[in-house]
Amino acid sequence: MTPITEHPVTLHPRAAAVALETGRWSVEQIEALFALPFAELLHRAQTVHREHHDPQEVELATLLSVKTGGCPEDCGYCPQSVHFDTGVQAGKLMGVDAVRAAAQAARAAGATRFCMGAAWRAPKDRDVEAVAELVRAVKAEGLEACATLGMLAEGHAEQLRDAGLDYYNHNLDSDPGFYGDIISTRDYQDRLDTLERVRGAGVKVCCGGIVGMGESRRQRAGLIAQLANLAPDYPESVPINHLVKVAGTPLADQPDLDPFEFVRTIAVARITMPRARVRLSAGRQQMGEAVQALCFQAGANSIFYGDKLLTTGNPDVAADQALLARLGLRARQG
Ligand code: SAM
Ligand code: DTB
Ligand code: SF4
Repeated sequence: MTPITEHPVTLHPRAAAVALETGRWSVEQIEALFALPFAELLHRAQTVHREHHDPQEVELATLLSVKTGGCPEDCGYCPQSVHFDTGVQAGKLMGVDAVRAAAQAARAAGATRFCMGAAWRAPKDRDVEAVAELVRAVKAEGLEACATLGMLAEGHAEQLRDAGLDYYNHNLDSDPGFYGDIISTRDYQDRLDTLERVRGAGVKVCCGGIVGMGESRRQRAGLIAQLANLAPDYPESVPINHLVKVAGTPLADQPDLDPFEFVRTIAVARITMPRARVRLSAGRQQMGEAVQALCFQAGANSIFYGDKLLTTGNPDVAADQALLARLGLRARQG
């Protein structure tokens, strides 16, 4: 592997792609990308994007909270933690018929991917069996299936793979040095261990993070470095979430992030992970359409599609269809 010091810090777009293929990214190199003039950064990101993707195509992924609230973890951003009073009602795992109906509706609205989220620290064996049944139902509707269930134990990823799961979502969420400021009930290595299990089972990795939690730019670069340097390869799918500030959570009053800094994060993710699907994830409702358009220009090629994320709002389907049409973008066909 080429040592990272051999890559120039100000990278030409093609050199940036080569850096990824031959070596790894240092936090300093990623910070240097963040520091580029905005138009230069977007130009580089768009150039990389066009080398690897159809620039008009956007993947539509619908989310469903199959088990809501009551989570024992204390992630400072999350409305589903038992530690915070957010008004989210805890529920049981949804049944297969209700999930099938939601998958059918998502398919009919044009989604090609269906992601099921559960507010667990780690599912029990019987939970994984039940989710495997949900995965089979989603696959039967002709959708790609994704699940995010917390930390997986030995054998769980294989069980989900055998049910047809395409992707497992498990976010690193922040720079390792910032993680302890946000979550105390698990550590970074726990996340990396689950990601390794997912990879080991041959399930595709969906892994990203949250921007706007009070981290520094260097820490945003640190998160991207963790993702881009993930062994043996960067994630196939990278959700970049903008913090949704939820009343009752410790991050409810977090000052707003400069929207251009969010767009920069998308661009830097695109440059450092050229083949990945980069998802413009949570926070679109608060962001406005012009910023979303810049995110597509920066190389985002996937969105969460449907009126709700897990517990918070998302632009409605009609608004998203209109936005894609106004921008001349089209939904990826399954
Ligand atoms: N419990 C599982 C876990 O933590 O991996 C799965 C569900 S959890 C809600 C999935 C992801 O949602 C988190 O990793 C985080 O990136 C994102 N998330 C949760 N609350 C958020 C918020 N308020 N704003 C933005 N993203 C959020
Ligand atoms: C991801 O990275 N973002 C999604 C999905 N993966 C599971 C979740 C966003 C949640 C936003 C807060 C909520 O709606 O509860
Ligand atoms: Fe639980 Fe996941 Fe929310 Fe953390 S992000 S509190 S693990 S549901």
